[in-house]
Amino acid sequence: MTDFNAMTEALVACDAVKLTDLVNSALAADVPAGDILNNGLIAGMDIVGEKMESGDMFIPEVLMAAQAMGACVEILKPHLGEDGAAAGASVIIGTVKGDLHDIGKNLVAMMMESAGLTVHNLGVDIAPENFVEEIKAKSAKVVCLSALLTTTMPAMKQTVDAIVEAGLRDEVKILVGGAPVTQAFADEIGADGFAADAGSASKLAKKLAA
Ligand code: B1M
Repeated sequence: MTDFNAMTEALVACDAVKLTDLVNSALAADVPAGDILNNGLIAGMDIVGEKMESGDMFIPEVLMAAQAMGACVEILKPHLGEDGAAAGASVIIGTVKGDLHDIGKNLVAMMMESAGLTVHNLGVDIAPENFVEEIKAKSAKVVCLSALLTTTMPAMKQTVDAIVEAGLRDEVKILVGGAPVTQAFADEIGADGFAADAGSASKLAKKLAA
């Protein structure tokens, strides 16, 4: 049986070597990549989050854990996608202004790419005006906003407002997500959709782009 606990423990211990070994062994044993991601890595990150909140882990350690997780996501990448489709609609994704969290956003981008969408990943701390410029530059059909902090959720609303002010609201669908974001919040700020995880974000983006 796969020892997901060993993965969560290695992640919390920031032991990237052990963690990548465990992930590679699980893949070699035909454990589904989605199970490794959800039961090993994301479960481990939840514990890291709790320890961060309680002061038992500090930012440098959290960053090391995030890097270890990022390395494992790269290993899982070829095994996670849906069946590829032909290069599709142009999608822009970024973490909103003031927010530096990118692991979940990158997972969303990866799932969208493997679903056949043409994804332009802008990175983190993206200002509303930069989203607007990129929508124009890339003729985007969908713009995806990620936020992990309650304090940066207002930047999602500012981005929606900037898109409206730029006269682009009818050109582009807006999808929002990230741990503190809800469907109610998406409705409140005038987004077209909310997704709770990378898989459903990818499906919804394809639907919105159609
Ligand atoms: Co930060 N952090 N962090 N952090 N961090 C959280 C988010 C927090 C919940 C931890 C905690 O206190 N329990 C807390 C936020 C509290 C709140 O606002 N409610 C917090 C805090 C407070 C902070 C700082 C303020 C700490 C400080 O400095 N005092 C600071 C802020 C920095 C900033 O952004 N300005 C900070 C910094 C950091 C690090 C830089 C050290 C690091 C980020 C490194 C990186 O991303 N490269 C970090 C980390 C790693 C975390 C936790 C531990 C893990 C986040 C993560 O990667 N999860 C996190 C606690 C937690 O989440 N349990 C925490 C795994 C990832 C796969 O999940 O990102 O949720 P997630 O993505 C999911 C879904 O949300 C969804 O799909 C993904 C996968 O299915 N999703 C979307 C995401 N984006 C989407 C977009 C979509 C649709 C779905 O459509 C567009």
